[in-house]
Amino acid sequence: MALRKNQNFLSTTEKKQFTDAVIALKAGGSSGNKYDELVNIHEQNMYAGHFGPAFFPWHREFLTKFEQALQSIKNDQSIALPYWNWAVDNPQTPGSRSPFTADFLGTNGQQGSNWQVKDGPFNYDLLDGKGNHQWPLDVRSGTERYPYLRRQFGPSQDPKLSLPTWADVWAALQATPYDVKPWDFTSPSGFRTRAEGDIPFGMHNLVHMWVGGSMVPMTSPNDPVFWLHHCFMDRLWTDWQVLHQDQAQYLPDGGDPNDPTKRQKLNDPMPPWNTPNDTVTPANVLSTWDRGYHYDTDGMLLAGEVLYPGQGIYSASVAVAGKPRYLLLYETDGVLRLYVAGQQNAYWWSDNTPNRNNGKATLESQGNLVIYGPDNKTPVWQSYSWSNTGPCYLVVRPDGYVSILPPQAPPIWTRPTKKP
Ligand code: CU1
Ligand code: CU1
Repeated sequence: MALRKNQNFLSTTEKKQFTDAVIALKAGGSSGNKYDELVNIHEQNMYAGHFGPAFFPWHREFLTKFEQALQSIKNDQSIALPYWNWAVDNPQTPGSRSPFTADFLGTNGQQGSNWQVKDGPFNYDLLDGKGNHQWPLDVRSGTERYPYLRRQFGPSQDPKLSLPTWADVWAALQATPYDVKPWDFTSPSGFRTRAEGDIPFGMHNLVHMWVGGSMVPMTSPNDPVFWLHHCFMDRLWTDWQVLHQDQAQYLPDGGDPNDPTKRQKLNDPMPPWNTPNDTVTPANVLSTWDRGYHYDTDGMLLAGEVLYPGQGIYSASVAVAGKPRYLLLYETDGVLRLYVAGQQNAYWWSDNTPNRNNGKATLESQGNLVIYGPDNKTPVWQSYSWSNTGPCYLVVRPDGYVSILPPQAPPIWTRPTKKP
């Protein structure tokens, strides 16, 4: 089971493991250049995977195929896609941890060099052992003249262009139902529209535009940040599914005879996965667990992991009908609270310190859960729980309790102390 993590707490080794696998896929093994095959699939199936309800399931399958290809080229089942929460880790926010660093995906393109990305492992100028370019853009749409990766971040295109905010994310997560007629880019409401993002809601589309350069045309997987962006979109879909278990998890379901839509219904294969050997419908991909992966925010916080304001953890495992899931949320007011997911008007437990400025919450190796103030250095609250047999982890349990545990040992801290 692959664990997809927030890129903001990947170690240098994990970052390199991921970019090395991406480069290996592009260099191609005995089965050829799988990376460019995927770029082609994305460009050629523009209408199957975009501007309609299949946006989420189509990209879920697309990302899974990519993740499996990375695992197989490196023969390492632990390789998982990281996600980029652009609302929190906006490169323009001081102190944020964006993936655009020289030791990960490379930085912004250079203005004097036609916005070519000149650092990081995807810099065109790098040559492999045989003297070939390490990251050439060989699959290009008609309008792209350049064989090198380009980025032109929002403000250098237009001072007013900015990434979606966490408020935009929550607004999309609260939207219901999943999608509405006519199931296309003119759909006036619903989660899919708000997330995929036609202006003025632009979430997903806006991020492509904001990164600019190679992320704009339909060959956008040429920029590896594509996968981190879509991985976050996929995580948001799982979050929406948890928050709205009373809703149809995908629409249209084909149950309405007055709706002659041509868009994929729940049980329609999504091209190009509509062949006898590989048939994938939206119904096949509704659960990430069935597809072989889950998210770090899905069940537990490991020692060393950090929650930044707005990040939370859901209780573990697949949703069970009629059973609520729980959400431990480090909120933007700097307070940690436990909710029944989807019912955030009343909390079940809180660290009980109102009107605090936010910083970060982290689980330290020996099991102390610590909330830091705005300087990210001064503790403002602690669980005061320790074990010398770490590294510990924190679980949001399916019965609604939050526990901190050392490996193979009973909990050293549990809240709430009694059921309300
Ligand atoms: Cu796409
Ligand atoms: Cu996209």
